[in-house]
Amino acid sequence: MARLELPALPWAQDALEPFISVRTIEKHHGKHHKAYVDKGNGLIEGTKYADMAVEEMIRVSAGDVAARAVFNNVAQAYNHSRYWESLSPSGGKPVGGLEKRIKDDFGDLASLNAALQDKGEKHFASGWVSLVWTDDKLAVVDHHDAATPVLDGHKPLVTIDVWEHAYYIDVQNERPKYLKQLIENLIDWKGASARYDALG
Ligand code: MN3
Repeated sequence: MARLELPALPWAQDALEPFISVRTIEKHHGKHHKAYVDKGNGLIEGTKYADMAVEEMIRVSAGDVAARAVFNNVAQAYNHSRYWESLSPSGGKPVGGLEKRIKDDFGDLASLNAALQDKGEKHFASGWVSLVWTDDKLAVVDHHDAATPVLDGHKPLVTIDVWEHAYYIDVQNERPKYLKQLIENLIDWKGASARYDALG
């Protein structure tokens, strides 16, 4: 039976300071993400969803208005796992196939970073900004609330949380500052490069 899991963080809770504080990480991972996992598991227990892989739970519940709570909690659990794996205090630069692909699709890393910043600043209210692989090119996309690239059939390579709880403790309402600090210092490009290579 499939269960949602709260993944261990890939770094120490203070690893992203001074940009993202221990207090934010404690609440974001230990409270917000954990709540989505716990609520999601409670909702899927004993239902058809309990036999599905997480991506399938997301796709099936998205098409069922009666399963809105399942979708919201399962998709948020998934999106947060993608967020944690997108961050690192020592993420380096894109390498190999991803480095080349960024050159082809955006010109250079600075242009991609500017696109991530712009998409995040312009996103209205809560949601997510992602660098995705669309099967023939890279794209910077945004999603509202719990929506996810899984619904578009796209593969997320970098996922950025733009819900206020991701940054309010550290920079209050200054989302552009949160985005700039994260994009310049905390994206795990080594991990994103490995995810790109694993697309096959
Ligand atoms: Mn969040």
